[in-house]
Amino acid sequence: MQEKFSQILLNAKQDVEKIDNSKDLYDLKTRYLGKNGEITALLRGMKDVAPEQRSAFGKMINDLKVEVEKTFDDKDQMLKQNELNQRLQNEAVDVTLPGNAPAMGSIHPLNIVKNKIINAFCGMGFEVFEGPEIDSDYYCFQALNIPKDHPARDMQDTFYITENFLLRPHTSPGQVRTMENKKPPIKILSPGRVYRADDDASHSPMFHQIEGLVVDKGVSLCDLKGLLDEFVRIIFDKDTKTRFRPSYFPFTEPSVEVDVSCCKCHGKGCNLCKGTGWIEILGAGVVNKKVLEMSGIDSNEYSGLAFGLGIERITMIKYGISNIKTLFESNINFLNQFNRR
Ligand code: FA5
Repeated sequence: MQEKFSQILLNAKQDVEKIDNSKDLYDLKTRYLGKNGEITALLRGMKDVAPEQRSAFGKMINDLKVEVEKTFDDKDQMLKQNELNQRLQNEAVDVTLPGNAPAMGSIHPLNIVKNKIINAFCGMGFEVFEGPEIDSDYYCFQALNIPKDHPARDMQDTFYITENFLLRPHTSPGQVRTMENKKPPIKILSPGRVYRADDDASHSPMFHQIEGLVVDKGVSLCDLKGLLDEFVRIIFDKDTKTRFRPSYFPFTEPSVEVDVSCCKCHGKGCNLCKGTGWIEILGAGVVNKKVLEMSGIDSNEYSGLAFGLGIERITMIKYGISNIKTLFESNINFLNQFNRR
């Protein structure tokens, strides 16, 4: 009997030796120690053993059972350790690999250009003053020498909110509000959104302007020219030329419009400049004496210079953008081009 038991133990050890995964080990264990297993069958056979041999027989089966169980437990531990090692190897993380960079936003081209313009003028001693987007008829028109029924009101197709209040059609009310609140010398910039019933490839119903105002003793059109020439040199490349054309604004006298040489064709004529070689960027002039007086400034002692430029127009020229709508579409591919990372 002892021999039979030794053989069972040997078989069990050899069978276990060949196993290489936990599932097969479990199935094999069931074959030896399960309900219908070989060793369980031996235990069941106890009833057929003579009573005087039963105790020794029982001890032998028990010893066999303990040995076989130990064989399975050892193998089980070894397999589990191997499987753990395998997983650790397969799922190892290389902490030295570069991470996934999060998507970064970028400054909108209109803000890039607005900041450049503000920086250029702040370098020449200007301060920033922001006025309201909804303003009165008085500040938008009357105080700028555009009385009711003046034909110049047609220059700006305006969105009225009530008879007296409107979405400002330009940033020029900033001139009046500043002069009412500040004594000369004055040197301010007034940036902001403006609104007009205007809509095509180069005009938008909402756009951005920056107003500039200088009030001091003895300032003249020559100063305005020097100031704007310097501004163009800072914002565009050094070879960009300026051209001052006579124009008309009720709040400046004389009035000019300023063109820059086309950055695409350098003056030869192309689709961007409509064949002229020049692109208009702003309106300007010497502040009309009537406007100075209406705002409480003595026009015999002081004179003023003013200009109003379109940020979209300058952005389109600078970056070669042919349709103003591109600036408002929030197209990520377009905006990513301005990501300075
Ligand atoms: C004015 O708005 C005057 N207030 C400027 C001014 C200020 C003159 C101070 C004298 C003294 P104008 O309507 O030309 O001027 O507009 C100025 C600039 O705004 C234009 O040169 C253009 O660049 C831009 N602009 C005008 N309308 C639109 C529009 N619908 N969409 C985008 N840009 C526009």
